[in-house]
Amino acid sequence: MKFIDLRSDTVTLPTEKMRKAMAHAELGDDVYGEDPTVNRLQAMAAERLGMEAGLFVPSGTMGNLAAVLAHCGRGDEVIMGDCGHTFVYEAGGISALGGVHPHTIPNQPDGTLKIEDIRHAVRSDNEHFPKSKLLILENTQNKCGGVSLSREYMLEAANAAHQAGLNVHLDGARIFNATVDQGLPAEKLTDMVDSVTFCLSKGLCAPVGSVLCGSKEFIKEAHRIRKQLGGGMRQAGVLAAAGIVALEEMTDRLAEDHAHAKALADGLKELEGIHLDKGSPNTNMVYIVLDPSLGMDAKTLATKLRSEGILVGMAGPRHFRLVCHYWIRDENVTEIVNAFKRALSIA
Ligand code: TLP
Repeated sequence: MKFIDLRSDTVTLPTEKMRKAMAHAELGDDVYGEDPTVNRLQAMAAERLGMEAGLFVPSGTMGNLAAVLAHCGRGDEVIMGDCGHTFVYEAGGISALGGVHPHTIPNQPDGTLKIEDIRHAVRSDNEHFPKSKLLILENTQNKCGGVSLSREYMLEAANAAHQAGLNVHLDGARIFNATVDQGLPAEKLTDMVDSVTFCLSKGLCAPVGSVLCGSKEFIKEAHRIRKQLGGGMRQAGVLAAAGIVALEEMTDRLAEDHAHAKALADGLKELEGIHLDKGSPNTNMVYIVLDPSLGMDAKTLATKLRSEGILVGMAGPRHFRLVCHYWIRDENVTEIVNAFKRALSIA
């Protein structure tokens, strides 16, 4: 059976053009800095984000981890949202591998962190406390519904951190969804932070990889840390070639995924027993919650949908996350809504 896969935009397969670019990529040993395709991708990424330098890494998780390790030493503290990907979904890597202490403050429903909470979270100079070194922001904010944060907010939050002597890292896994949503060039959502990770392998469809960007000095340190983490990838140009196509061709089309998410949310909200959750739709994500009156939990409905050829991501006992991406086409939206109707026996 051919599935319509809404579990994540991480499931995207490379486009035909990416496969061709990968087959013909010019290669070298990237640990020696000699892979021309990797070097080109890194330079393109840095320029696009208004940063001095970039570093190709195997995943968003490694990009965030390398950034935290470059900004912080053992026993230092990172302030971040309690819904932040680095706190929730990165296997505690910053603590396990870096001895870095996470200090969470609540993400607001709109994905932001309150500026006063950021200010209060910063520790005073006292031997009892860890040293606050870094603030992590996330744009778009995945667990808060895929919501994008505005330039104004990013400036305010980064200012609060900088005034307190902290650096700012942006988990911009889906930064291009944010820039499309905010109608801004990417650098307008990154010029206030010290480092940023973005993913090529989500809505942009490349098979593997993320880029960590920052100052030349920062990236030099991150390069050493990437090696330490086992992320030196040798002839990685074969992957970076797809990343170049992703940056050249796939960023602006994300608007289509956002339109599909809107159409999907419009269709689903009409079904009895289904409610939109987390302010959905936001960018390419639709979160929904099942009304208890349906007497059906998310697992049961997910199994029924699977037999209809639809894969959904569970986000709680009665909650789903549905993510639109390149491989979800116009006609799929009605097919998905109809499959929900049949699975809920309201067709
Ligand atoms: N997110 C995945 C899961 O890990 C939850 C998804 O399906 O959304 N930052 C953000 C904001 C992310 O959403 C993700 C992946 C990452 C970092 C990590 O990227 P990878 O999977 O490349 O390590």
